[in-house]
Amino acid sequence: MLDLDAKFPRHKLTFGPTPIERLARLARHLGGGVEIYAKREDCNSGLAFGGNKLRKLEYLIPEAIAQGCDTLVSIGGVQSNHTRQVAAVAAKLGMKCRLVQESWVPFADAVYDRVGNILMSRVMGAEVELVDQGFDIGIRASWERALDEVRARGGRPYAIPAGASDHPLGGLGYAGFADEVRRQEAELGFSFDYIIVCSVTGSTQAGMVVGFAPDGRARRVIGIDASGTPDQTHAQILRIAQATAARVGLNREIGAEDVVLERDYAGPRYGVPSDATNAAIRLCARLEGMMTDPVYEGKSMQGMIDLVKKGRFPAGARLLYVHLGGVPAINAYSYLYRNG
Ligand code: 5PA
Repeated sequence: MLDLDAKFPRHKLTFGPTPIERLARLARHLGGGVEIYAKREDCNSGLAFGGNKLRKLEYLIPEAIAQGCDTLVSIGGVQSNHTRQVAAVAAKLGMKCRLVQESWVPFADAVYDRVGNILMSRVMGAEVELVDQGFDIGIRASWERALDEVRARGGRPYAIPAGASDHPLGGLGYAGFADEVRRQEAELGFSFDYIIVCSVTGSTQAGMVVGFAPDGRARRVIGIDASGTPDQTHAQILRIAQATAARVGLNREIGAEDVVLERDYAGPRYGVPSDATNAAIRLCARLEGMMTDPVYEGKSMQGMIDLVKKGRFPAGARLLYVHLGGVPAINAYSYLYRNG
């Protein structure tokens, strides 16, 4: 156990430990060779539908409060789940919220910038700026400009990078997640052999790599790239994992081979689902009633299904598919799913 709660302040934004649910019909459909479970991070909070960013933000918010900040400033694509969760947290804390939404996806739906995540961010009172820049998980000039603007107006911004990832505290949430899973494993009476997770900006997987390292499972965390720029995502996961390991006092080095990132499922590009992604979304929805989205979890679901079919996991293996949220964005793809 890393026992993070003894070492780092945490501002509770989530309900508590998220449920683990067996996906028996999906596993049977895939031949019954492995057991599949889902950890429902998509049901983790009452803050505007929740998701993985809330678990990360629980460790950033104490710093924002301690520094006397009054405005949360962040960035993402037009249908960013992250910025929607930042908007919800700002509302809950009585802070202002300034969001930069870049054109990360070449979208087709007429209402793409009106529904789903961005709709909720606007309703929650965030100041939303649309910026015509393409996909990039790095630090962006548009975000730095937004920070300057808030300062120029006399506000005190708290800077949250894309996905709350490239931040000194960004990896803590999912390092703590591993302790939570271990406690649940003790109750279940078994442990998971593989953890499947979608990766883009990297701190979710980075935290897990650190969190599962103490019991030798760092390489059992199977990242499924949804960025379409896997070299950059892999490098960012590794960098955040190494920084997080140092911060939590992990007594073991994290190397490039500890970051397992599958690269075959992000296509045709970030934010655009392939036919195989859509087939996975429909299969999971129809067998389990569990919704996934075309940007993130649909791709990790596709990846898990394909890896099971290819025999990547030994017979009897127990897989934990981590559902990180993201379903609100499916509303921005209404044309694609007009017939289901
Ligand atoms: C996101 C991210 P990381 O960015 O931590 O790798 O997580 C990937 C991920 N699943 C997986 C869902 C539902 C996500 O929202 N979303 C970003 C966003 O702006 O919403 C950071 C890209």
